[in-house]
Amino acid sequence: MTLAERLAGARSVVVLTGAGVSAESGVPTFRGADGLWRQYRVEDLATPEAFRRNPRLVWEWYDWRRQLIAGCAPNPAHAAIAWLERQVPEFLLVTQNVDGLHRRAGSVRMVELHGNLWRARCLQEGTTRDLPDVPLAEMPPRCSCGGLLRPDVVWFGEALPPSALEQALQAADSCDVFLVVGTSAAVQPAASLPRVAREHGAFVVEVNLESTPLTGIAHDRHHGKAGVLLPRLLGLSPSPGPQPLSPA
Ligand code: BJW
Repeated sequence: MTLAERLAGARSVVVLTGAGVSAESGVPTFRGADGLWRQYRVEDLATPEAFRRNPRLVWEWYDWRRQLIAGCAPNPAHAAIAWLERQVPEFLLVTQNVDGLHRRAGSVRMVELHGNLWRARCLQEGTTRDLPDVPLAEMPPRCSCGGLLRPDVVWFGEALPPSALEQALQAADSCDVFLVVGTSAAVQPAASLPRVAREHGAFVVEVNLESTPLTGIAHDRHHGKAGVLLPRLLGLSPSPGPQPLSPA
């Protein structure tokens, strides 16, 4: 059975995405050869301690990333996932990405496990607000109440948004097909979701440039670019013919 046929017969589908899904849009990944963590230290930029130490530095880094992403557009992988959502009765996109490209591609039934870099949160009031796609005028920015604003993303050592995680776990528990796209599966608890799905009987499919810790538990794996493979696997673009999934 092809993946397209399996998905056509599925009642409930979950898609978990990581930075690899946005790579073909020009958004840097974290752990690859050109990844952000090769150029920057996590401890300096993506922890609550880093923000307490130097909020300006952290904001400048996020401002740079927002400007970069403002110049990027969703790619065929984002579009294929948005299309899939419209074909399936029960669907949840669980993304670790903070770039907002899935929503721009038309995804609606989704949770953002690691927040969104287009939002800021007031440390005093806990309220959130949207950020513009131009550089911030005040650095670090402040709320009208005078409190310091922080990027509304999840840093290492911080809890994920409880309702997003709960929804993701429930969907993983009860789906027929779980599709994992473009994540190194290095970060918990997101990396556990495909295992939860597999333990509950889901058919797990991985799409990635390379093998990951999840490759061994996937029923089906496809190595290559998500923007090329996903439209093809979903039957949205002509197949170039049968291809071996692993070296003979
Ligand atoms: C392509 C491609 C193409 C490329 N096509 N594919 C259990 C065990 C051990 C540790 C822990 C544990 N539980 C928790 C932890 C600690 C920690 C953790 O997981 N550490 C590990 C690194 C060891 N986790 C946490 O701290 C989390 N919090 C937590 O668990 O809290 C518990 C708690 C409860 C109650 C109170 C308090 C605490 C939080 C994790 C937050 C992660 N944050 C970041 C930054 C977000 C903001 C920002 O963007 O600045 O999230 S880190 C970064 O990694 C980002 C990503 O979402 C995340 C995952 O990365 P992703 O998406 O997988 O990207 P890459 O680059 O790693 O991989 C890209 C992949 O794409 C590669 O495989 C490529 O091959 C592929 N690819 N091009 C297809 N075209």
